[in-house]
Amino acid sequence: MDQIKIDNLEVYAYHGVFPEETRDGQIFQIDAVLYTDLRPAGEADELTLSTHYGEVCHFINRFLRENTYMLIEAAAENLTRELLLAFPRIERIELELKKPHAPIELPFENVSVRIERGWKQVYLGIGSNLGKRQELIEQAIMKLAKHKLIKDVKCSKIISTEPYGDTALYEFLNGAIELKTLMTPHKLLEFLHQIEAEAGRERKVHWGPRTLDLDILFYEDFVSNDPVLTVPHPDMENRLFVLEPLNELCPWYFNPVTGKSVRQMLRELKEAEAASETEEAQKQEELIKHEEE
Ligand code: A4P
Ligand code: MG
Repeated sequence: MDQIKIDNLEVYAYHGVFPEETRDGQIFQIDAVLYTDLRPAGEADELTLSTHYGEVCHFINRFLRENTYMLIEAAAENLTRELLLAFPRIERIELELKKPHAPIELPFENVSVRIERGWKQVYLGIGSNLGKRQELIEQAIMKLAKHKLIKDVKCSKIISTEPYGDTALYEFLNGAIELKTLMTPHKLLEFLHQIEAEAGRERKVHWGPRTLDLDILFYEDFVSNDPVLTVPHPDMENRLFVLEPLNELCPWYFNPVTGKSVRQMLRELKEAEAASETEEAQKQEELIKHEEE
């Protein structure tokens, strides 16, 4: 992706663990790479279609002077988040925060932290088979869209689906959601659990009826095998109620574990289901023939 680069911006600020650092201040230097699409601005020669690097420099200067952190790690973490929120065209930032006069009583040139942060594309599955299902789903989508660290929320059609699994009795409403977030996968899961709890979700029976179920299907190409968070969702290949809405949002999205696209998973599942229905029908036919003989 295209980049805007800022090298060695100097800011006088007050971050540090020692009292004299927060009292007297010192010079900090910032290198930043801003990843963004520069083609629209380049083709139109129009600043409003790009990110104004002057404004970014003044934002960094103001932010680092007005806030005080003990650690340069914290200063860098908070600064990149606020930059990504303030300048929506920036997708990702690499930022190095240097402290050339850090209190180390040895000769050195510089000490710094370097981090990379950005918006992550996420797909969620949403389902409900208890209570005011449509309303609960709409409220959940609104809560996602309102969160400061989430943007560009899109939802598929909400469809009625037959319950899948042993204990689920009632018909479900299901959909898929696309969004971008600055949250880590585990922080996002915590937020989804909070939304489920606010919808009155009780976890009594595994696969039991639920007012609201929110699952992380994909979090970019992140892979995790941990039972607290398994991503991509391990059973998605077997679930029409997941693949059909997902196919509406992102047919060409690839499962990073299997390498299969959503469209391919959906086609294979439909073929497998059709084959098993044919097999079942043949068995029934043979049974009837057998009884007649
Ligand atoms: N967890 C692990 N990975 C994830 C992930 N990628 N996203 C953990 C969300 N949670 C994840 O989930 C149990 C634990 O899974 C969580 O604490 C979380 O840390 P849960 O939602 O409390 O329990 P559950 O929903 O009863 O179990 P599970 O295995 O999540 O079930 P599913 O996969 O949610 O399936 N039929 C239709 N037609 N439509 C449905 O939506 N849903 C289910 C439940 C069954 N049948 C259905 C539907
Ligand atoms: Mg679940």
